[in-house]
Amino acid sequence: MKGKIFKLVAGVLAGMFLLSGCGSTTPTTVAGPHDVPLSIVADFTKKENKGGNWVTYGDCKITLKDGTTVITDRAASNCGIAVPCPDYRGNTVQASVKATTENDSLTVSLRYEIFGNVSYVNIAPGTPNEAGIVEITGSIEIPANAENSMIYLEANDVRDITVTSFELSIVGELNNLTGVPVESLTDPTGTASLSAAYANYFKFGVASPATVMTNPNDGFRQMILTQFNSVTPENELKPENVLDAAACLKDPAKYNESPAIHFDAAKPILDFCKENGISMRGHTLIWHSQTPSWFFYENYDVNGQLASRDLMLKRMENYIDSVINYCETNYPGVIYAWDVCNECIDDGGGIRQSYWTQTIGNDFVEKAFEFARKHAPSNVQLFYNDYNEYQGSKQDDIINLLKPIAAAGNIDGMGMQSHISSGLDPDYYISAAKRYADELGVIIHITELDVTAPKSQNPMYDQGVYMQKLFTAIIEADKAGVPIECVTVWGLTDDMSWKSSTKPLLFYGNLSPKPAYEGVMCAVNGGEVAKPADYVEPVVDTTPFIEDYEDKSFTGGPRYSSVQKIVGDAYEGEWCLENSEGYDTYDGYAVDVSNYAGHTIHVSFAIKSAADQCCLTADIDGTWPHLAEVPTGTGEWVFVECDYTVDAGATLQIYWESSDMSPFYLDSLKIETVD
Ligand code: 9MR
Repeated sequence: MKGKIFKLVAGVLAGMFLLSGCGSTTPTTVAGPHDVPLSIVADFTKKENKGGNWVTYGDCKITLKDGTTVITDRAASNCGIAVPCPDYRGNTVQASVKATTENDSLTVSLRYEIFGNVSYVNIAPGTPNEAGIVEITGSIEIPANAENSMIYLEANDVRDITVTSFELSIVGELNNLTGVPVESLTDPTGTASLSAAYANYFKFGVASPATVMTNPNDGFRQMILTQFNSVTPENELKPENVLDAAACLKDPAKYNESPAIHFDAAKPILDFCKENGISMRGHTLIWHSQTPSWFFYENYDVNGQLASRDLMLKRMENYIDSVINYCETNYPGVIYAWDVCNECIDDGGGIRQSYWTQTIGNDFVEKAFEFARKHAPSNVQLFYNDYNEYQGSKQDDIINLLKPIAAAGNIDGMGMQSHISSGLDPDYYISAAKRYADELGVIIHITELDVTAPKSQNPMYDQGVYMQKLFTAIIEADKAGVPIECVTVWGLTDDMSWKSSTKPLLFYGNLSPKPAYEGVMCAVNGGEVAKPADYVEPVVDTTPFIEDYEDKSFTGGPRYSSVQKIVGDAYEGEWCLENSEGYDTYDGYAVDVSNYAGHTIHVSFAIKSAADQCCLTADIDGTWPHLAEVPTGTGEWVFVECDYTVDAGATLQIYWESSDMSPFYLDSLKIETVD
């Protein structure tokens, strides 16, 4: 996501507005299956709860006007409207929203309650055009045990939004779960401990929302106590939750240089860690995202001027000082590491532009570390944290950014977020860890590990096998002296993950261990991941792969951090696929063709781009041969055909990429065997 001021928005505030009654322990059963509509269309001629299929989400003002809804006075960037879809649990749902706004970006997101916890999942982002109009379409699988699910619209800032249409529809055949109770939780205390198994190597941590601490279901707390010896609050220590908006906005003169802070959101999780002797990673002091825009303005007034460098340096130092010191005073020794700065490299390379760069300048990272070092006790480790950190060019950018900070002695560790997929070569990943440690002289924490399950015939088993490979590589690196001191998984269960559809974690929603957990355990204890009872011998499916995007869906996916959208102006028909954003030119659109292993495939497609050249490339065992090099650059569609022989037994993706960061468009894609 390029050039955005605040990337994504915390759900915690929304939780505060919406969740006062949440936390049901007893499964909700609906009286008998009832008809579930295949689509839900918000009707903005009708008032909330009066048959219009929409509700107010959070603290904001809604005015209905000419069949649209105008959202003003938005207290936080996630405030707006939502379309409830409680009966859609266990289904894949497509959401399509059209809106007008002056915010830099809007995101369609899903919120649901699950066994007394609350999860927020981003479905699809959208950037308004010059007229401020944005159309967003994306789909999401809602976990079968989700309750009170709703899809809502959030923004990167608190400016007004006018929503013209908001529509949900079921993708594929409806799975009608009304009347079907949610599953029961399993007892997590009998599952062997990850942190005990890894005690000789590194801490084993988990990210948790504070709802786990107040949840009437004790299972989640028991799971933390059994499995983990480091906890990261998932959202509760982010500036959006720590800055005391009410106090600062009420008396801006008093708090002008030293912002008021509070720990209402974080206290339950800090208390839990203190009481149970669990170490905490503090996440995160300085970030472009989940930091309210008023924080950057003179007198905290978004209608006024941005604060000067001097004022923001004072606010930054006082914020860092008071947050660290509150935690040290009230929870001595609990927080052993702070992410001082998070995600400061732009997806397109170089330092990310944000309110921080606009007010302080590009040296805000250096300043933040200087202040953190000045105010943190010497035994608290100071980290920089980022995603896609294993990619070559991002490594260069991060190292360039951190070199002077390391030279000044103000940083102790590199946080490798590690939101990865099972296509990532563990050796390539480890080489990044080694490079950070060697070139910066810092320790390594893997801070947010989750691994998208492959789209294979045995996704859970295959993910388990990958986890064993990955952790074997991590252990080997640790033994060889790469200073990996903590590995944190980003969430307790698949259903609670910010990427729940990709099933990226170690435990199922009911707390039972997945093959992914088994893979992690086999890496340290030996043995092999057991094939599950429902294991299917992979059969080679050589039916042609066809995507024309006319039903607005696609089955391939992003390579690294690219974003795909269905847009108009197609080669054939009405719709085509747009690949944009991403961090590097090779962040393209990828399709798994492992099922054609041992065959020659014929690939045909239409492509257009403003980039000089687009390529179709194979990703095979660390090599990337071009299957087609297509001169583009005129912005006209080019139709391409090529053949490629896939080695027998290969795990192979092919992907489309462009020679520069311009978006490219694909249509009329067909892959078929020709032998
Ligand atoms: O997991 C967090 C999710 O609940 C929030 O909605 C989201 C908002 O940005 O932040 C998630 O955590 C992020 C972390 O703080 C930084 N790295 C990326 C994580 C996933 O988005």
